Amino acid sequence: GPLEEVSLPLYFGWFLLSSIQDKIKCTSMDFLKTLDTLEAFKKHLIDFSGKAEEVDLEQYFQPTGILHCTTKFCNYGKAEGAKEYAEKQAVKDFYGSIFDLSLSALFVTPRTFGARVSLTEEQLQLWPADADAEKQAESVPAAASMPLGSRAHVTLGCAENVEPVQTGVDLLEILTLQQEGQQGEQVEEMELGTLTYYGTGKWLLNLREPISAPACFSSFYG
Ligand code: ACK
Repeated sequence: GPLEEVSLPLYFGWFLLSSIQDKIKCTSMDFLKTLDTLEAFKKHLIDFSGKAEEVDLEQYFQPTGILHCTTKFCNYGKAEGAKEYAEKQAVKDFYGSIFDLSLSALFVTPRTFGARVSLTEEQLQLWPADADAEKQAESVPAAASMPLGSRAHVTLGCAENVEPVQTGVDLLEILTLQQEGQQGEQVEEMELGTLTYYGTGKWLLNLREPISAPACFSSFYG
């Protein structure tokens, strides 16, 4: 019936608990503030503004709502594999459970600002198994050969007119460069970790201490 047709959510994912949301917002804003002042960043400003003019990164990225890590974008059932995912035993078993997500890096591109999530074996049970989950967001050809769960991230902000789906694409692009053996340019030892530049506006901060973020596995209907 019609009810069944709308019973699938917009997406499933881990929703960060509110206490940790505040902490992550503070940490990430501090990072943007620091990044903004680095000579190395200023040198590549053109990637962000099209001109060599200053950008205020804190203004540049708009918040995108509740912090979460999407596992499966279902689009109310219209996305490929949505129904299969919702019926997975692990999805049913873990629905409503609290997990500890490990945020292992922060990344910034001219389009998006996000945190990389390094999933455990248990958490990977909730990652869509359809092999092309990684390229669900498309447009990263090499992404198909990336380890399962590579795209896992928390979107922290998007540039004007950019959709949050872009954050996972940007992360995959950076990880693909790494996998292809690109070292990037290690530009700075920051308090939080090592900052690396991967060209064309792609910055990655590997966190010295991953941030442990309690999060509830659930779904969002909107
Ligand atoms: O930041 P995100 O992971 O990127 O969280 C939002 C959430 O679903 C609601 O829009 C993500 N999203 C949107 N479209 C897709 C897609 N085609 N593939 C994977 N994730 C998507 C978006």
